[in-house]
Amino acid sequence: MNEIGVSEEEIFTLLDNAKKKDFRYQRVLSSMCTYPHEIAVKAHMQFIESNMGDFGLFRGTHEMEKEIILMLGEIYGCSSVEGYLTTGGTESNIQAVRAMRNFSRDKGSYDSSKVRPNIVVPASAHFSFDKISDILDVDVRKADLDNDMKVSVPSMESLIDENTVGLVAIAGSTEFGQVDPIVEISELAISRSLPLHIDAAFGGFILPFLPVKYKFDFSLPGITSIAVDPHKMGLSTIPSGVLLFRDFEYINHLRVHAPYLTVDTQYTLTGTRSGGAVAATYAVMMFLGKKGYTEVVNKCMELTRYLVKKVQSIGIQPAIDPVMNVVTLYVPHPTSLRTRLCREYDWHVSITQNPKALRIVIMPHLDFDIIDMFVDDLEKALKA
Ligand code: 0PR
Repeated sequence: MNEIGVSEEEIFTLLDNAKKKDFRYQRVLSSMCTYPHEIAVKAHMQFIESNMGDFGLFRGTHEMEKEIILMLGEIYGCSSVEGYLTTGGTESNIQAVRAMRNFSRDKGSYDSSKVRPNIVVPASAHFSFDKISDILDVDVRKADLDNDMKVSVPSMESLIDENTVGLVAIAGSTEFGQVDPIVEISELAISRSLPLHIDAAFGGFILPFLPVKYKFDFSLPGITSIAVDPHKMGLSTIPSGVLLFRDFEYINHLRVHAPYLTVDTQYTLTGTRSGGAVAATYAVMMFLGKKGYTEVVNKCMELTRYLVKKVQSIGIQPAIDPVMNVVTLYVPHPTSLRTRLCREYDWHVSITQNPKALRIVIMPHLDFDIIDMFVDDLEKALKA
């Protein structure tokens, strides 16, 4: 660190230089994040100093947080909903599994001194569940997928035993954008008296606004918690995640006594939390409303269908019929094609693991011209 600070002008030269090295989202076809809505940015800046870790000091921000939880509870069919803003899907998933584990432990369902509890998740679960296994010392059992990349319910069932503390299903998988058979999984959870967490980090701001309705929310009685990320398709600022619980029963197992704060209990994982992200999420949800989000989702889905049609016309097939705005394409040698697209054409795409396919996420920063340019370059790269 400098002994004496540098001028504002020099700082902004440094920042501009750093910014030039970042890729512009217009060339990024692999991200589940996008430019936040300008209303969200303004709101975030207005509450930049607000700390939800001690929300007794920031009562106005806390009221907005409660409003966000109620708005999402309404969309997801639950008036008794409880929850809070997290830093994103990883934290929401950690806390959901922690609540399941503690719930079972506290009611004595397994002997925590002798047994390692387990959870059953789809093989398509986000890698945050590998972190969870390590952090929470929970065995994460991965159930098989069918040909459409949805989890097989019989496979999930076969992995449940007396030390299982909960189930997880995905509404919008990271790699394929697929939705698991959540109605059946909810029934399974009820029949085995297990809590069920839905990872809707990506799909939570898509599925309610699609013309085809998928059941993935609290209207299904087996579901106990849902993760949804406003910083993905919710167009809020980073870090904005939300963890929702059907009622107080589960979140209560996350309670920690918090001495010396203005509030005496905390249910969150982190202490200090961004009030800016709360304001941003509240502002963009109020501003767009259901109609605004429906328009965003419609645009992304229109572009998704357009991309699929274009690549089919050059002989490339999608790995699955897209359910949401994630397109996976069977191409020869996906890994080297991805590298070529990056190095020679400045396109940033990703690849799926199993089966290997090129993966493209159609976020709101894309448009028809960008898709046209991408497919032209894809065709050239495939011929090279
Ligand atoms: N659950 C699902 C279904 C996800 O897709 C993701 C992230 C998470 C949980 C974890 O969310 P956080 O990263 O907010 O903790 N999915 C993307 C991924 O890891 C996130 C991402 C976003 C990746 C932007 C790249 C990128 O440029 O692939």
